[in-house]
Order: sequence, then C-alpha cells, then structure tokens
Amino acid sequence: MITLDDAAEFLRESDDIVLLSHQFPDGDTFGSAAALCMALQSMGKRVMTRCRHEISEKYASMFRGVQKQDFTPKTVVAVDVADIDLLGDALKEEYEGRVDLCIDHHASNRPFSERTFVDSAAASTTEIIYALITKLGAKITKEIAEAIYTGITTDTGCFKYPNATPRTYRVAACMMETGIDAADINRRMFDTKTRARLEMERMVLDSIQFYHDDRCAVAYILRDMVASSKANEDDLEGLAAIPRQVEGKKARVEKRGGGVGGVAPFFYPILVVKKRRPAGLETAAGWTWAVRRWPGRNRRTARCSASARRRAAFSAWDGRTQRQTN
Ligand SMILES: [Mn+2]
Repeated sequence: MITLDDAAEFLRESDDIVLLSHQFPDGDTFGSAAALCMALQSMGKRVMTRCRHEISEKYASMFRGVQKQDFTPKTVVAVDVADIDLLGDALKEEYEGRVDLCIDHHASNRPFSERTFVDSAAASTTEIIYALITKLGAKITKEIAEAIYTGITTDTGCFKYPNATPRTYRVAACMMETGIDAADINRRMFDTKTRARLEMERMVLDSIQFYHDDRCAVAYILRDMVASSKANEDDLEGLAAIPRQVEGKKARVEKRGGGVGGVAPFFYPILVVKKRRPAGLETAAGWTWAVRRWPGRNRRTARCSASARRRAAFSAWDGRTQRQTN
C-alpha cells in the first residue's frame, strides 16, 4: 500500500495515461475516470479512459469535458477496480501485470497493480479522487465536480447508505460550491427511469415470494423478462433493493446470476437471471451459497455435489433465520 501523496507524486511524474474502469460500470468508476482524466489533462498530460462497456446515456454528461486524445499509453491506472477480473476478459488480458497504480475504496480489494492505494473509509472512489486532485494542485472545475458528486451520490444510494460519513458530505458540499446542480444529478441518477426499467420493476414486484412467516422475501428475474423488457445493464442495476423494502423482514436471500445474455461470470447484486422459475427457498439459498463459494475458493465445497451444497446451504441458512427470530 502506498500513501495518497505517493499516488499524487507518481501521477505528477507520469504521462500518456490510460484510466481503466470496471466492467458493468457505475457512477463511481466512470466518475473517478472522468474527473481524474480532466484534472490530468488540465495539467498538460495525455490521458484516455477505457472500460469494457460503453459509456451509456445516463453517464455520458460526466465525460463532456474530457478531450479525446490519441496516443499509446505508457502508464496504466485503474479506478474503483477491486479485482483484475472486474476489468472484463479483454482488458484483463491486455493489462494484467501492467497496471501501475490502482485507486480504490473496496475493503475487498485484491491488489493486482505495482502500486495500490485503498481507503475503505471512503464512501466512493471519487471521494478519494477529490483528495488526489487537490494534492495534484489541479483546479476542481464544475465538470470535475459533477463527476465526483455523481460517484458519491450513486455509491451512497443518494446519501442513504451507512458508508456516507461526515467527510463524504463535506466533499459533496465542496462540489456543490462549484455551482453544480446536485438536485438535477440526483434526479437523473435515481428518479429518472427508462420504460424498460419500469417494466423490470413491475416484474420483480410480481415475482416476490414470501417464506418463513414473511420473514424472508425472494424475488427473481428470468432471462425472458430481461428480453421482453429490452432492459440493458443500467436498467438492471440495484433491483435488489425492491425485496429489501418489505417491512419487518428479517432475512433476505440474494440470488445472483450471469449478466444479460448470460455474460458470466459477473454477479449482480441480486439478480437472478435463470432459465426456470426458482422452485423455492432451498434452491434460492443453495444458489447463493454455491455462487459465493464457487469455484475453487474452498476445496471442501468444490468437491461436493450440487445437491449436497444446496442441502448444506439450506440448513445453514435456516439455522440463521431461526436464531434471528429469538
Ligand atoms: Mn465505488
């Protein structure tokens, strides 16, 4: 681990920089890349951003102030990337062993770069990027502030999650002081929905099943639903929050599946892109459990059969919910 001063020093001395975002990008990884790119470009450096997925409409405005520059990168920097696998196969192949610096806020970060700076107390990577840009002495322009604010608001669920600290609010306040329209960003990130997103929400609500005297709610998403609503990756983000809203619910089973069209091995925060409707809780719990442990993290579980894994998962899960009711 290096210090933020070291990271600033390294960037000050580098040029021809490519900034890498994680696949299935969110407001934070794109906000970090856009903000740092604009700041470094303002210092006279050549900088570009790359991601496995294209910049969607939702996040496009953050890149307004980014100049398109053509060059062969000499310096590779990853932002908000907790694991090399999260770059996606193609970028991983291109950059594995070549990443000079990684700036991240995930406590789960598995270092893959020459230098790593992780601050897990930061609510978003853009919160760190703000401090970094300040150290670099670059001006926080309105465009940069928009990108930093977007990362903060999206990673804190609009300041609702417990990861939002006094420092998070202070950084957000500084960004507002540059004159950005924070309310408009919040509205665009949280209250504006595509028709496909609304369709998906309707189907997720329809899918909810309750178990254990309503202490457990399970929602699922099928590939067919995704196809019929024409939902894209952005439309699927954060649907896990829907079953979580149920009052008085003590447990939640998260089911995870491959991305749209089965772009495994990415796992959604909830989802459930499976061919068949789940048979019930046992399948659901087993699925989550198997996904978490599989493949190869745990030799013992890797060797046992799928049904044994499901049984073990169900009894572990059931034991946990029983305890929770006491
Ligand atoms: Mn993040």
